[in-house]
Amino acid sequence: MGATSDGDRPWESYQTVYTNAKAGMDGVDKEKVQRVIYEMSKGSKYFENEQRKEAIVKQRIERMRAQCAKLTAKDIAQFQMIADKRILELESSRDLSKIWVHSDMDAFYAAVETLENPSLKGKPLAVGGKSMICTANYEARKFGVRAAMPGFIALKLCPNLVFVPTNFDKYMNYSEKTRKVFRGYDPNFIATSLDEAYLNITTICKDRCVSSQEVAEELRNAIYEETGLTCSVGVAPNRLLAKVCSDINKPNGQFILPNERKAILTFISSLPIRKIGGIGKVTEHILRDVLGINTCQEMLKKSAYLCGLFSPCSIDFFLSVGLGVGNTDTQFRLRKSISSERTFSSTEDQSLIFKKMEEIAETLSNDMQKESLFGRTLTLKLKTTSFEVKTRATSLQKYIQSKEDIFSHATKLLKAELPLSVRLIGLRMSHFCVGTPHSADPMQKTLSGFIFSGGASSSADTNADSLIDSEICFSDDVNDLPLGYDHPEQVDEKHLTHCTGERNEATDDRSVAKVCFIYIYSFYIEMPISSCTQSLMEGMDLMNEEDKSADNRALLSRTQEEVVLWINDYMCSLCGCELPPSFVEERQEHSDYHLAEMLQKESMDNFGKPTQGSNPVQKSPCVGRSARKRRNKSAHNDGKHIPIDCFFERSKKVRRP
Ligand code: DCP
Ligand code: MG
Repeated sequence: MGATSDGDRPWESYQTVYTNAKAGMDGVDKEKVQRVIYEMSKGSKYFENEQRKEAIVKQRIERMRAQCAKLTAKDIAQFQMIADKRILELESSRDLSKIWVHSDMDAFYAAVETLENPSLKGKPLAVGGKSMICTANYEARKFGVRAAMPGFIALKLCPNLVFVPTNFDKYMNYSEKTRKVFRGYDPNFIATSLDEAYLNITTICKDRCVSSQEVAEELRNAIYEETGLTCSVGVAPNRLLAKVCSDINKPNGQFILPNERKAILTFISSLPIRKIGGIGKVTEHILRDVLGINTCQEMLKKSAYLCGLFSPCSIDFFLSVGLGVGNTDTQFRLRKSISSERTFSSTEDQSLIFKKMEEIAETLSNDMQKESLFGRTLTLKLKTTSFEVKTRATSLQKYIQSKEDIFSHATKLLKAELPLSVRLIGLRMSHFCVGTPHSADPMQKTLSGFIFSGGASSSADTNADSLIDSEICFSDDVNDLPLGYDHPEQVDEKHLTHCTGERNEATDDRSVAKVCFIYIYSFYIEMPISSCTQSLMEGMDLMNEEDKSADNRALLSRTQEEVVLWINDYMCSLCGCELPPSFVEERQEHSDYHLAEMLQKESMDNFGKPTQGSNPVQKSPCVGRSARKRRNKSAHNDGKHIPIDCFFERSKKVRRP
């Protein structure tokens, strides 16, 4: 933020969500808006919180710069090879056969209010209240007023601003009308919020021999006929680009990006990264300040560095953005979590806080029942009076769904935080099993999980809560969004957040793990152990340090999941098995398998017995449930399988006779 370091114009570097332009704000006097927002927020709790978050991001930027500076020419060459390979793969996955439409209603809540009360027409309008507004019409946007801005600031920017309170029943009613129209164009359309949807119009264009331009126009007219409201649409070969396109000619407009590679690359070449759903303020800041990336195309120019700094998921996302490739299938991403939250006036009244939480648990449970979901990771989100967002998570021994179970576990999390003055409570469930919870014990530990959670000495503590401080996560943009808000910037969280559970005390077993990881790593990069990168050794050494900062945890996470086996981002070099980065659990399992194999080998060798199944190529670990079953079966049959806790007992005997 640099509020004090910018001399007499400190507002120039005060960037909040309010200063980011939305559609209809192109002609706004940005400096004036920034100054008003700065002056009105200065000294407030919100301001202090923004400063705190900004300081964290700055620290992260510094660390990432240092990480970059440490990369040798050889490192960069290696990362470039990895990046080039991945770019080729992504390029070959480019699908130009589909036509996607993204439809987005114009100033939705405000337009509904105006439709029902025509006297509001032409006046600058905000839906919401003095504390927060949900949206503003295009007249108000000319003054810099926008969604998520406190109403009192909006009023300062636009003294004639008219406020209308929200009425969700109305918005849902109009949303349902738009969905009726969408169904006529694509019965499998994907609604991502009340006013946004993706439609695959490939078939309709083909069957009716009409252009996507004509269908887009027709769709917009049909929406208007049905609702009396206008929308804007974007047409592109994939959803990522269609969403960007729908914003270009807002309001009441459309933009068509042809299904041609050249046109896409031209479009992408100058597109600012912030236009992409999934790239929020923090990500933009980091990519710009660490790597000098401003446009989507620059992702490709800096691909080696991206590979050196980010997780496989993030790298894939960034490179896809650089190429303009995106999802084209109708199946939308699987739900990863479900949540509910409430904002209220700040309170420290504990009985009120628990009452709110009970209501939230009930809503969450009902929503889970509707989707037949059972989850085993529960996250509590609290926004304090000073706008600090805390999240606390626990992994449970069984899958839960009932209000009582959710409330009981949430209560334990909450009690540990009280007393506290809060203004928002949210609950999120994740790690699902759909339908009846299966018999598999969700708490059965993975090998690396076992090692990193404290080894054999803590193996009984399978219910240890993991603490996650969201404010130290990579993306803080998401902290300002409701837990369940289906906003594209949630992708930020998905792609960029590296949170791991807090470590328990280091044990001697960690040294076993450390040796094994380094062994695998050296094998992997075909280098002697002594030549393993310093950063890896440092990452491992963090296990023995007191410092439990998020970055250290993040580094551990990276070390475990990315460096050890997946440095080339898709293929296991130990056995050649190929697994895309999105197969997170399968990768973990695969990694565990090799690690177990090595530990067992070491154990056998130390016992002076012949090593069995030590050739990973011959005994390639398969992935997936059936493979797991097969593996378990053979392990039982041949008696080679050593339960992990027993293994550590044996390992200890070897090391400390
Ligand atoms: N909304 C909200 N809080 C936000 C953003 C949006 O409650 N921070 C609500 C109000 C909006 C609706 O969601 O009317 C749709 O969000 P959009 O981002 O699509 O914004 P609008 O439809 O209002 O405007 P645009 O014309 O830019 O799409
Ligand atoms: Mg909209």
